[in-house]
Amino acid sequence: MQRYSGFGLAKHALSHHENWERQWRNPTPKKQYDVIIVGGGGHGLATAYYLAKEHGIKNVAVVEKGWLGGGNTARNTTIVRSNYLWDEAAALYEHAMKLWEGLSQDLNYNVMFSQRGVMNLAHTLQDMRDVQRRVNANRLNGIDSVVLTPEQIQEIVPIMDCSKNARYPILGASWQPRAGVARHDAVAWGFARAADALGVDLLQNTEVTGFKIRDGRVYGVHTNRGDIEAKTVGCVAAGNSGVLAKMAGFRLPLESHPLQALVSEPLKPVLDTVVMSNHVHGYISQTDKGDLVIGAGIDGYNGYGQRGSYPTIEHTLQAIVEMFPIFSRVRMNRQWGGIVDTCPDACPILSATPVKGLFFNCGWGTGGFKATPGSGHVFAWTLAKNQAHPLAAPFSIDRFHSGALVDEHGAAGVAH
Ligand code: FAD
Ligand code: PYC
Repeated sequence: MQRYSGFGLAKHALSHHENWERQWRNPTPKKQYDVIIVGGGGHGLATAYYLAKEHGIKNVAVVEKGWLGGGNTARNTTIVRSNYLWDEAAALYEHAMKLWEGLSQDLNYNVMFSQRGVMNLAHTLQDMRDVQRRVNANRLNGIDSVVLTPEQIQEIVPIMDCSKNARYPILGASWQPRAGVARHDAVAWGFARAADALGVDLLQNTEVTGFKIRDGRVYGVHTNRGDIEAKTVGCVAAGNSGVLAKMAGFRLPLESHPLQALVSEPLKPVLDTVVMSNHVHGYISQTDKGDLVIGAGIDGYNGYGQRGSYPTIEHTLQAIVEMFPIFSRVRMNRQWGGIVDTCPDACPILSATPVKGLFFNCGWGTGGFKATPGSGHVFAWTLAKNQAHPLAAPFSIDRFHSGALVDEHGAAGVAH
């Protein structure tokens, strides 16, 4: 990473952001690559980075219709945890967690990974049983996870209403101390810069409009900047995955829904952990800048417009204020939405497809940010070897034929 002296920093602060060094090149698309990645979000960029770094495959293009990291990567509430119920999912998310723990050093870019702990609240007896079951399963998988009593919760979050008089009293929680948050755009930029330095071409404003398919095999993509050839294509397009699958001539078991979030005006530090409640549909953390980051449940309808609706905002803020009466007069600064691709078992798809050479990495729904480095790592392996990485194998689309689903609705961050 470029280091500036105090003078250098002051010079840049006063330069109105002019003359800053480019973090990556702006290349003209080549006619042909070894691998094309469709989608320049965190997962696509991570895939390209690990292809170049770990497999020596550097003739790679990341084709992004907008700007790098402008999809769900830039729109999420950045909660990172690995406390999933089933062995297959826990192994994948814990693989990601281990990569997060060394990511800033690996990329030589500060992704601001802050392991401040994540708390998943329980408000009913069934919630409590689910929490206990999940914590036990996590511990059997070597994942740091504990059950907290309301007294312990109150000690960690003194400003939360843990009284018995609340509409949905807090009966306990699961707690993962190694979990936390990271800086979303820094994650995209860190992977982008490192991939570019290894020779990957990052093609922004380049939209894939179709696939070149002959005799059941992919030969490249059609884009608004012309055709680009490659015998291996990996689609990592989140909420647009169903649209891309349709272009390739098959369907995926995905639904695209809006998911929204809000940030408040900045406050002094009052909350130094992440609190999530699936039951009342709200989760909250405080950024280093002081803003409260608040997330909601998904909007029930399908759509591709990146915005959410007022009823969901009202429902979420009602839940947050009930849990944190101290925030009742805090003003919200901004609201936005992303489009999440949800799978019937709340698990991702990392898979070959009916078209030879064409792979999909999608279905992360409301919870893929936490998987970013792990997803890229195992998907790069899968593309490089034309064979599912052992951690990716349970997440093939074959599971929707065989019935071997991995039901993670309970551990998914947002009920859907
Ligand atoms: P994206 O970042 O969406 O990248 C996909 C890219 O593909 C986009 O940039 C898009 O422009 C591009 N693309 C699409 N179609 C084409 C095309 N035809 N041609 C070229 N490019 C194309 N996850 C968590 O783990 N923790 C959270 O706290 C969390 N909170 C969330 C809160 C909200 C409000 C939202 C919306 C999501 C949240 N998520 C969370 C989910 C998480 O954001 C996603 O699972 C994750 O970011 C997906 O990353 P990605 O790289 O696959 O997708
Ligand atoms: O997966 O932890 C999660 C999450 C939190 C908010 C949205 N997703």
